[in-house]
Amino acid sequence: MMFWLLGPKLVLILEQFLFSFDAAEELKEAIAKKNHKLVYLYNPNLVDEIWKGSRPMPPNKPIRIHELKYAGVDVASKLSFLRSELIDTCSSAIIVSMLDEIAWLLNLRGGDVPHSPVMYAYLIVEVDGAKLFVDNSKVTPEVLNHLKNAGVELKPYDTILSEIESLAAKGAELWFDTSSVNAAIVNTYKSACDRHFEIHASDRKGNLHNGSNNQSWGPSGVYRASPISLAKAVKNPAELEGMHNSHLRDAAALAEFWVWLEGEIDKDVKLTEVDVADKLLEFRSKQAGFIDTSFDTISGSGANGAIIHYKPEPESCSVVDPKKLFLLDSGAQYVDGTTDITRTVHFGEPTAREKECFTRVLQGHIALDQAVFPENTPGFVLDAFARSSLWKIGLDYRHGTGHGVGAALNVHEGPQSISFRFGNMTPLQKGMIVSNEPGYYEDHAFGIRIENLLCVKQVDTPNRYGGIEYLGFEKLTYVPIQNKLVDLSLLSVAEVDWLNNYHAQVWEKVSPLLDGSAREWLWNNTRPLVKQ
Ligand SMILES: *[C@@H]1O[C@H](CO)[C@@H](O)[C@H](O)[C@H]1NC(C)=O
Ligand SMILES: *[C@@H]1O[C@H](CO)[C@@H](O)[C@H](O)[C@H]1NC(C)=O
Ligand SMILES: *[C@@H]1O[C@H](CO)[C@@H](O)[C@H](O)[C@H]1NC(C)=O
Ligand SMILES: [Mn+2]
Repeated sequence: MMFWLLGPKLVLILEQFLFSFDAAEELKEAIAKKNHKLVYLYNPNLVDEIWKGSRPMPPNKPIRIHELKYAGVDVASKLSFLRSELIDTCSSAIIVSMLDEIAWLLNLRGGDVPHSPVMYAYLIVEVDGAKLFVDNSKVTPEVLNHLKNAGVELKPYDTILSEIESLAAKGAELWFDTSSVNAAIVNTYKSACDRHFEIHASDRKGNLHNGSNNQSWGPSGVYRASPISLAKAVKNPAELEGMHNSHLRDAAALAEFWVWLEGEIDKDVKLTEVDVADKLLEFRSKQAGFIDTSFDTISGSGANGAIIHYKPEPESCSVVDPKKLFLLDSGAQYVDGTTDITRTVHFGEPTAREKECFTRVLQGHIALDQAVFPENTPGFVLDAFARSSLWKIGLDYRHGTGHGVGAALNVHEGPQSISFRFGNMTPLQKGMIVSNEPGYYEDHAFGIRIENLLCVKQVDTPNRYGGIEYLGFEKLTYVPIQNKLVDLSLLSVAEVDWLNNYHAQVWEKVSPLLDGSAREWLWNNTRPLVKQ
């Protein structure tokens, strides 16, 4: 984005490829109000000139096939689901630009974006065909064959706009999710329609927004949320199995890591937050199917733990202080699943204040984990479950409680969430995955967060008021929660039972993957607590 000051008027030149259509429109409105002007940048050479040869080369890691045993549904079935959506909305084609949606639809994974197994591409799915716009050098013979079998044609990445032009010229009604499709694509389509059909899209009445088509007036586009996002969020049995299995291997890596870290601290070895994150990566990368971390590890000792999106840097980070709380939020991409887990521990003697805050965060974590709710409940309804124990003593945390997680895909995905921000009305559905991550952050002192991933499942209730299903959660994450930090006097018997049952399951599921000191560590850290 560039600003040019011409007299009293500010002219904003916007690189349309970098903004979603909705974001660009919002910006246009905001600056029009101030009597400035927005100019769209059409000449891609201008951007290249500004970079003056210093533009980084686009990555070209090879694309790989996400095997059917992990994907659960083949590409042909996914495309035919999408085509029935096209027919229902009277669209000729949908333009898919979200990289995780493309990867999911085509059962492909890439290596173009750190932490996210996706490749740069556009996909156009028509009623009778599909075109993938991608850099050829990333396409192996196996991938080419896989795409051919699914009836997907390959096109050069930079021909997307000319394809949109020619579809518009043919009168194609294109479906755009304007919250994600970039402004260049939507504007190219709109102006091509205007040029080819003479009547301005905005003057065509009756067929905007709801897809009812009227070819005699030319196409005007269908502007709706992508149906892929929800389909991707509801995991099938194979995806859930991959998530379960990868979480157990991840738990084994974490047990090996924690016993190592406690040992080093006992020996008085000085380790920085970055040393610790690097070692964790080393343990994870020994697990089968490991590919990458799923985000930058948040490794925060003492006051750094209170910085919610803290990223330790080698030059500036702290040494892990055995006398303070240590917060570790990390995750991995495996061939069969994606993990995201936070644990908070103390290597010495925690204070009463630290224990009280930890225990209240744990109570919120348990309350959400145990929630049972009617179908069609959106996530924000459950957010207060995770906060109520903190609220009772006037504490809170300034972040959402849960986000969606992809199956061997992005660690953050929609459309569902569990957040105090009102407005996300997406109901939680059977097969969705969400994180359960309440926390508490005491500025300049410590941070606490306890995070597991959960899968939404049906719950058998003695009644079914309303004749509907009742839903609850099943845990994916099996890693000990430090008993030492629990103030037993605050917990109910049911909460103590929850913790003890959880630890019994951790031992049962993860101990077969461990031996030696890691197995001993797991045993030590899954012993039941007894409420006197
Ligand atoms: C949707 O289409 C119908 C005709 O099929 C039309 O009456 C209605 O006004 C349209 N709605 C919008 C929001 O454009
Ligand atoms: C298309 O729109 C025009 C103008 O509103 C109308 O006269 C015509 O009947 C419409 N055709 C169909 C098939 O709806
Ligand atoms: C397990 O607990 C025992 C008894 O407290 C202790 O001696 C041993 O060092 C612990 N082992 C590990 C690996 O934590
Ligand atoms: Mn998370």
